[in-house]
Amino acid sequence: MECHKVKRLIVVSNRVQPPSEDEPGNQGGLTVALSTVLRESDGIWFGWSGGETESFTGHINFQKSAGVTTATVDLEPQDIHEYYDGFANRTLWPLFHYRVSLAEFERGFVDGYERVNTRFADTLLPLIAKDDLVWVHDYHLIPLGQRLRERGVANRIGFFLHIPWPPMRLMVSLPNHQELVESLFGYDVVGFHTQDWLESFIDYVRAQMDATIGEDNTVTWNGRTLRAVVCPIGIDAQEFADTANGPVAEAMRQRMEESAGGRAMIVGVDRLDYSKGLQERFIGYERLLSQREDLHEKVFLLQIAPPSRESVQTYQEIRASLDSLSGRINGEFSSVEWVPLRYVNKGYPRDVLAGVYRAAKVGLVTPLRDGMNLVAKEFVAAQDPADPGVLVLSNFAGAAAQMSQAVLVNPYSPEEIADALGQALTMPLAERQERWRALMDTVLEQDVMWWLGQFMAALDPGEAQEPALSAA
Ligand code: ADQ
Repeated sequence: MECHKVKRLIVVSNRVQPPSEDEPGNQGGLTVALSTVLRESDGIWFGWSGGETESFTGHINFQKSAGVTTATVDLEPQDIHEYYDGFANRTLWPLFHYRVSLAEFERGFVDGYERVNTRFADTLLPLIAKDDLVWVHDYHLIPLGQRLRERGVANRIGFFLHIPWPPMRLMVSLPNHQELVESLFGYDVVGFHTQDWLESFIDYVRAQMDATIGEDNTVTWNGRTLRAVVCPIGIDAQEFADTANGPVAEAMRQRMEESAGGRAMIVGVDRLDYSKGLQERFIGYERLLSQREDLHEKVFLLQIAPPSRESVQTYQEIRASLDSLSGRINGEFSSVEWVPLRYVNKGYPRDVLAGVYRAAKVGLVTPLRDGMNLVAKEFVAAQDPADPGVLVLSNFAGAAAQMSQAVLVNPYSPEEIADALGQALTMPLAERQERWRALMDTVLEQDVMWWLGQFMAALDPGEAQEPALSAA
């Protein structure tokens, strides 16, 4: 299809994940989707390289990878400590996941966060041309829009939050909450995964800022208007389903089946993060084993959890706690032939992961709080339609709003997790198929390109983005 001329898109995110030329099948849906529009609009993906420099120079490293131009900068060690490890991961991440008691409030972190956002704005400014659309991603960069406005940028600028927005009563525990939320008014569009997160935002601006809420969630404050939109992210569903049918996944599925020795596999796949509810999940599984002796030797839980943010202490603590819980569970229930919990601390390529999902009878996705959760969608997309596994999903994942046909649980309740597992493990084929079909239809329909089209339509309402997007 011939591409219509689209406005150039500039994507800004903390880390830049350029598409890889060598392993096109092994990148996440977000990279694939953003890369498609960046390629078509001849755009730029700007952000931190992940690298360090002794003192910040603002030097931009331009690269082209699989047709996508990336522009990255290195940060100083102090920036990384205060902005990334600090305000982003030790203050905002826990607070926005409702874990106020884990949040660390330090002025130095705020200063570092402001400094990096200002540096990003100064560095990005010369790259922005008149008609460009700018799309900023995630909690690391909330003030960036306002910093750009202060430098005279009049372009359309959008922001998408990949994590939850906390209830107003929690938000106000952040000492600089007002300044932070005010800075969002630098954007024209602010996107959330769910109606819940959007409503918490609206509650805040109404109660704390006396903003005016208009039709279609337009919010006006201090002479500026933004539009808040619900825009749930999806996965590259058809591609993922095809991958799950492909040779690498099939080989992995067979290996898993052999190693399972006829036992039903429950699978969990998460970054090792306290928001993912891993401790509670292990305790729920332990409850199942103590209640259901008939399941002994007949099931096992494979939990794949690669460590993340290891420089942050709470992450070291959760890792230690999971080591000890898994030891306790295996110590109590294992036999010479059976290990009930296989706990693996490493990541796998997507095609291998697809085979693991497909081999599982149950996908156990129980975050305590999650903006969306893509693992739930990947699990569904990877299933065999003739004999699909069952998704057990936390009510508190953004994904639950779209995936009501999963077995939904309260992730804090070991009883509910144990009951849901019992139900999933014995669910008749017809019910599994019926639930799976409904879930798969949504996952396919509201995939990552749909998400992107929705957001782009809000960001640039005057332009029909469809022709370019459908050329993906
Ligand atoms: P995350 O918190 O990272 O994302 P999630 O949405 O589940 O959570 O995405 C994780 C991705 O990493 C998935 O694609 C998954 O396959 C992959 N992954 C996890 N463990 C892996 C392993 N062991 N090996 C290989 N790959 C692994 C944040 C928010 C989410 C939101 C996304 C997108 O916290 O709520 O859904 O952004 O907006």
